[in-house]
Amino acid sequence: MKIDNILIKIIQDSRGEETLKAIMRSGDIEVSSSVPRGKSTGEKEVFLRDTRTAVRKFELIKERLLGIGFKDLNDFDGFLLELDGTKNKNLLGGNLILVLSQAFCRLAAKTEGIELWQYLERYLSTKGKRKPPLFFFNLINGGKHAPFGPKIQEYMIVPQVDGPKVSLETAKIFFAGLKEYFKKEFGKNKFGDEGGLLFPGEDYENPLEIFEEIRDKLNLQNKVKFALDAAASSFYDENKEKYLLLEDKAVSKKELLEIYKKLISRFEILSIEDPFEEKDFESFGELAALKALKKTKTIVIGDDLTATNFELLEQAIKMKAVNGVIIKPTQVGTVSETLKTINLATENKIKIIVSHRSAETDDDFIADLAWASNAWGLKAGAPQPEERMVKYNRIIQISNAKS
Ligand code: 2PG
Ligand code: MG
Repeated sequence: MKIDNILIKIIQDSRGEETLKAIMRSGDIEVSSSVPRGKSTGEKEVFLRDTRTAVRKFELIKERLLGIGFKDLNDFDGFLLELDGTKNKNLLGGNLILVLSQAFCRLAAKTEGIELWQYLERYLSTKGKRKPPLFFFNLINGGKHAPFGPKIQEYMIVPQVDGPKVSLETAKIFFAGLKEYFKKEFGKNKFGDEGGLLFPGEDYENPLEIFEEIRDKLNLQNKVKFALDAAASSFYDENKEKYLLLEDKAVSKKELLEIYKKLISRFEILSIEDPFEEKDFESFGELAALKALKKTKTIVIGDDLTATNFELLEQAIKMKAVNGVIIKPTQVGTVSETLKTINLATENKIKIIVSHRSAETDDDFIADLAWASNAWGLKAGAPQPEERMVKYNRIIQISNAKS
């Protein structure tokens, strides 16, 4: 495929900060794509350029990308990586490389007259019929995504119902009940970065108790499970080697493990993401191996631990640290590398959750990615803000078209 023109624009993300959008054209076909940005970013993520410098860097390479034929996605991404020439995408920046890589996929798909997920599917080892992913709705925002509240970053509900449409409806009903409860108990509702509610106070258990109360009240006992993203690197004190789970209570990794064990058993937690800081593969493995987790079938998930990086996931698999992995293209910086990591997960029966970032755009690229990879889950925030809803709705749309 030959690219005739590319524009890189600066747009605002959902946090009101600058991010990049690419508009790419081949003949009379034009597409666009934009990239999100995280806040609880792991140290292992690729380097991101500030948007103004990224645009300047782009102007320097633009002409090199136009008018030549690219065989496929690997060819295009490979060309960009060669232009960058660094290990961590330090020259061009992961955000610039990824926005180009995503736009290329869209353009290639549209040129061929196929859906984006069908294009991505070609590079994936998952074969056969796809099942829609479970939706992971983040309804209470803590950690770095909130100005106050518990240190645990995300309190999620995961509807266990028939199909994505009913899942979204169930989440909306649950969220309405939760908002009503919060308003009555805590006054005016306030919301965090991903559209979930802000909880007043650092109690890490109470949000789950409230979830349970709402679930019972709405008679959704068998239909809604709970999941957590601790994002534990964000409350880890490296010097003291302790976790500041509460302001006045620093706990060791052993104590934290016990706390998780109790929470998981008591609330039958479906999955727990980043329970320990991002270098501690051993503790992840210890948690995953607990008998109590076998009983509740809880999945231990790597996010900052694995950073969508092939080698890191390989290490996690070898050390039996996780049985699930978060996939975020922004962590690794190209679509082709993302797909390679997904293949590694699939081949090792590691569950995949494709995820948004805390500052999002209206791009629904990750929904097609989740569908193509037959992901176990899609994590895209609360069922309310537009930039989150487009992702859930895109899955519903694909799913409807398939049935
Ligand atoms: C996470 C993400 C998304 P951020 O930790 O899983 O929810 O947060 O984008 O801020 O890294
Ligand atoms: Mg996370």
